[in-house]
Amino acid sequence: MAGSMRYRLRVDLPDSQEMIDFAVAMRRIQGISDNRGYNIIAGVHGAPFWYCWHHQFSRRSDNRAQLFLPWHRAYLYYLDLALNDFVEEGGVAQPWWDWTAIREVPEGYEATDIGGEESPLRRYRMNIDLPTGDIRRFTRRRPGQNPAARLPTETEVATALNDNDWSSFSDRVQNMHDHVHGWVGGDMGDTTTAAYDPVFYAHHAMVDRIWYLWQIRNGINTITGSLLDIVLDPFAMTVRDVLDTRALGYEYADTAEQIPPVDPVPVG
Ligand SMILES: [Cu+2]
Repeated sequence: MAGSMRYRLRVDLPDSQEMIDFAVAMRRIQGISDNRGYNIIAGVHGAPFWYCWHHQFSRRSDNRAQLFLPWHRAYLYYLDLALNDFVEEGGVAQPWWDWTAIREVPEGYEATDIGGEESPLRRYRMNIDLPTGDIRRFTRRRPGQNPAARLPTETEVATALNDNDWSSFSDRVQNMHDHVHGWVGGDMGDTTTAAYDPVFYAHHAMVDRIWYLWQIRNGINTITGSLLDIVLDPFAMTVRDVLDTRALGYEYADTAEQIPPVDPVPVG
């Protein structure tokens, strides 16, 4: 896909062409069991492989580093690569769920059918081998049922965007992110299984978009310098490699019609 840019758009209704195209690619990767398959990709985050970074912590590292945003950007990028392995032309882009505007699980992720076939976005049948007991069942959600969790507001996002300190900005976004996981509940509320629920990626695309918007204001490489050369296991990328979304082949746009002008931004 060299030379082409994918635009991640707002989650749309289940009958929109972009959701239908996205569903086609998701259905394909859910149907394969190798490294490009959904089950393996989902397993990289929580069970059984546990590479994710949250609150300066990963089970896979002795380092205590603020890698929440960079690691999840690399993670979504790998999903992008898998999705696009099966698409002929133009490419397919992940949608983002703006939970400040859509105060429920988006219709595109709740519909039972998309494009005349069973939706791959509503739930996924997990296939996880664990010493403590295998997990083989469909993912579940319990939206709005956790009294301790709520969907963050536009004001909270604006406050985070106004915080020009990388570290406290990252903490603010992560705290909002935690609430969304808890609010969706069910498997999304548990790191073990969260990434098997397809709505995980729409939520994390929103999180990644907030970082993208922050970078437009504060500079692309405004990040704690000691982090830059850390490798984001298990991906063959460093933090530096994920700073510029354009280098990863994508940007965020509001709608299919409005695409922001592309100005080259120097990466240092
Ligand atoms: Cu998350």
